Amino acid sequence: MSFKTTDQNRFSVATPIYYVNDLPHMGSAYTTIAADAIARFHRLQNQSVLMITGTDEHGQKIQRTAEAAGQSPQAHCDYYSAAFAALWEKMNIQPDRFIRTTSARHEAIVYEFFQRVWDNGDIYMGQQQGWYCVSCEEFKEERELLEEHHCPLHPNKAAEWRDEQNYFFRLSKYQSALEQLYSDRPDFIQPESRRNEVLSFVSQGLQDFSISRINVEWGLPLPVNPDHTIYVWFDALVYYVTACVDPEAEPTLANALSGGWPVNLHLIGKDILRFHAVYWPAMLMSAGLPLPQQVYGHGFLTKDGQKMGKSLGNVIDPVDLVARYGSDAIRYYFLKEIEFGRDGDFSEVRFVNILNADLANDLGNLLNRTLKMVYKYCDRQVPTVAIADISTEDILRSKGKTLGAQVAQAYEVLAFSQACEAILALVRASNKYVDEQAPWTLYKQGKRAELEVVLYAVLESVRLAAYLLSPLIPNISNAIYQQLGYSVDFNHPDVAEVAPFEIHALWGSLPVGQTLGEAMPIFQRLELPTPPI
Ligand code: ME8
Repeated sequence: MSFKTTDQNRFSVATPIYYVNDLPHMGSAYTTIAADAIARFHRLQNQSVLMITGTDEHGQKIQRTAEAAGQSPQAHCDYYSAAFAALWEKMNIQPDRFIRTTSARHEAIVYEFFQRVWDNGDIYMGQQQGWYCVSCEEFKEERELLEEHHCPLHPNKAAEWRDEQNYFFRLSKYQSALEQLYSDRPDFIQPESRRNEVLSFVSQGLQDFSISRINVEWGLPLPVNPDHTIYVWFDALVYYVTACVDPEAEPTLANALSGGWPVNLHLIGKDILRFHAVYWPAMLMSAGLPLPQQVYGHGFLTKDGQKMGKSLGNVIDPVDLVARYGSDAIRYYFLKEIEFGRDGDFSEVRFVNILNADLANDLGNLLNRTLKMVYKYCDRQVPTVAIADISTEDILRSKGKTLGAQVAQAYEVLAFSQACEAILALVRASNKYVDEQAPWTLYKQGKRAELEVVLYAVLESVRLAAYLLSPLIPNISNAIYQQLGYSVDFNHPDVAEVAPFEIHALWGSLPVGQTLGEAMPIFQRLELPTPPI
């Protein structure tokens, strides 16, 4: 897959890279599902798209986990990294590139990046004292910690006191450049609440931070002093640049620049906002590289109000969830039910209820009952109706007319929930329309023209809903399109070539006379297991 900075119409989205200290949980999947949905939306718009992800494999946390398991760190990383890649496949997530920080290509990029920062005079040796949370891989201020120096994000783990010589990055030098960035580009950090958090943090004055470790073997040796390894976060952030190098090209910063760096969107959880919105742009400025367009910090999936996490062990197993319910159900639930940017708790009862209501009842039944009427009354073919003959007052036509633009706008700003609500409103209006227009009565009364308008309007509304929901539920959208007589694969990266947005996102594009496929349930009603999760 090639992606170039010279592509006029391009879009790139990056997820963080996941720590391989344990198997992925639903929180790890959340960021990646959102990134995949947004990448799919841009592919529908016929843009050249790059979606990147990977695994974060160095550092003390990984070293300790491997030791505790009696494994070599590399063998440990190989196993867990593969588990992440396998989960993305199960979730129907299609990253274009998957980067591992233990790869030689990434190492080459980190060294070139480090050298630039070094040559710029931004690295110096100093004494680091402070409380270190190994699970966050981050020094914490004493005031940020709970009793007995426990980390608020990992209340089962105490931060450890460190007093050692480290190399430091001169973050303080970039104070005013960062402030300028935030004021020149108010969209750089989103949503607004996260931007305010960063502004307030930066206004307190930036401290230099250490970028080497003396007591951690599992990392890249520091080129200027091999007794140290590079701090895992310095190494990890640079993955974003590594991932922009075409896999066929030499791993160099120049090739990252021609291969698509900087990315449009960093999608991250709010726990790692500082690293992405403060440290990372400063590191890029120091290395003389352009900055990404936006950093979006989403909320947490919580269990009983506490961040779901590997270190805390209060996780929901996504492999189990996907085996039970399928990928579309999970993608839909998490993106629709949790307003993107806010925290959300998972409840299996709610999960089952929402999916049954939206996908099995509202969408699935609508398609099913309409298809059966079309089979019976119109010989299995999309009724031959001229759009001009449908009143502009027709509720489905008028709602459908603006829906594509409205949903596109919502996806642009990552308002997945809002996009779903708007689409569902058309689906619900369609169900009501069928009940009110009663096609079976129109048929009995011999009102052929009215009957055909009603059936066309409903089929078309289901089609439009399927198209616009395809970034979230591509398999269900495939099934709907198939039953409507199309041969379109929403999982194909070039889907826009056969189903372009300019045509398919418009109400009224369903070809008249098209022979319909076999009616089949698109989503099986879910049963709640006992006891629920
Ligand atoms: O932070 N809810 O890796 P990670 C929502 N390696 N999102 C969650 C979550 C939850 N309960 N738990 C985790 C790291 N995430 C670093 C990143 S990037 C250069 C290095 C999200 O495996 C989290 O917010 O701890 C982050 O976006 C991602 O999963 C990776 O978390």
